[in-house]
Amino acid sequence: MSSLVQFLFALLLLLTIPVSTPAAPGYKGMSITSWTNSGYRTPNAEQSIVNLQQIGTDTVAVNLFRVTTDSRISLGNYGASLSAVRHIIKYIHSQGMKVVLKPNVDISTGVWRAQWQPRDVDYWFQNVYQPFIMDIAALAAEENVAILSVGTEFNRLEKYDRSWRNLISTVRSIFPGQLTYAANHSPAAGLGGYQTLRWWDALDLVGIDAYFPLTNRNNPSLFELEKSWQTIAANITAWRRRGGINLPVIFTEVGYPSRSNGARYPWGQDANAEPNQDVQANSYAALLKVMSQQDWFQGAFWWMWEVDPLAGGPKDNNFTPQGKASQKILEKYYRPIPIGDANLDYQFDQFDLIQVLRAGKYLSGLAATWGEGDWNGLNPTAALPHVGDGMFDQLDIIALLQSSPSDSFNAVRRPIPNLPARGVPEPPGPLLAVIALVVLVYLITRNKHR
Ligand SMILES: [Ca+2]
Ligand SMILES: [Ca+2]
Repeated sequence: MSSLVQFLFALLLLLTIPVSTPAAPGYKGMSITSWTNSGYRTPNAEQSIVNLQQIGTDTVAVNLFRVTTDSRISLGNYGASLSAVRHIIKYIHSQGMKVVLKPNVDISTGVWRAQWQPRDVDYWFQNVYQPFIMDIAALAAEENVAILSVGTEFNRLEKYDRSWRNLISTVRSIFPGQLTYAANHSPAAGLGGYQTLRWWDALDLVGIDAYFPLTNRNNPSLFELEKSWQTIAANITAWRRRGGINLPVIFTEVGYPSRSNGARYPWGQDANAEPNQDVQANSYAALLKVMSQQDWFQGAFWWMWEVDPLAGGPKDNNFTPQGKASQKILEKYYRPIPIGDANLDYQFDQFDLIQVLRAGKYLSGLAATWGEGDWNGLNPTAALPHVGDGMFDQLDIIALLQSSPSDSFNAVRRPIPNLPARGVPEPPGPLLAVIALVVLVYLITRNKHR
């Protein structure tokens, strides 16, 4: 019996094993900011969005900044204009990704927004903040934005329960998508933070700006960073249980500057520190590994990707993962190479099967590489180069059939309700490709025996 026919029999036998269906993915997120009024409306910004799509991002948090006084909110010199915001939202959608719209309001005096305390709180909410948010909500509704954040890090104002609930119900009257709020990970001067906020039930998602310090020293080990994230995850789990909070959680912001002290001061400190990519990459890896195991976690919107596609790189010590080791970590989780993807185009389909059949290594006793069907062992994104057993045999077919198309961080996410579907076709599942393989093998063997 030829090895091809044996291959066919092995496949037919294994087809009786049920293929597990993966959960729908959550958010493979990233934050962007333009830092200028019109920066979102540039070819550079569009290129940055394309680059985000390339690394597997599926949802982009579009940040816009404003400056407030007691009586008005203004654009300021680093606020993105609404027309520029609309432009980048349309562009993100054109690339098949979803949008989180996240306004950030700073204080004209330069004091941190967590300390904002208007002289007349009711007046500010009703006549300053609400009209501003309603303009944003109208834009979000017109552009089919998936998630709108109703505010960012207003620690001192979070106690005004009634004002927030009024604002949220007014926003809901015009915006049909999901709502969140970006709460600080901790109190500021003893006030606010995600744990003390009492109006989460009015929203759809808990949003945390998750700048939890992970260590008290420079250059921590990956192990230490993972332990820290395990503690944080346990704290959030306990808080949800205690408060009866059933909402899923997103990290509306989380990030690490690529510095030796980046995990110690994730909010950024010591701008002149030596660049250090490992601390940033290990912090990304620790978060993604630990948080992927939490069933309430729906994704991180990393702070942040620049609208300059050339930003970042190994000599940069700032937040962006662009061109750094942390970008590779993101790609591993956001764009995993599925088992069976012999030609490394991120999809397992008939072209991979044609490639391995042409290589002809199945049960040949000859050494086989990933591209020739040696798929068992570690996924190539987990260890490059791929570590298999050097052969293409039944074990590789078992590995193929037991894998899910997104065997990764997002495979354990629960489906998100009520999100508008966007027009990116799903790649064919492994079962379909295996059926294609069976037909292909049948045709090849039939032609051979003629
Ligand atoms: Ca492929
Ligand atoms: Ca093998």
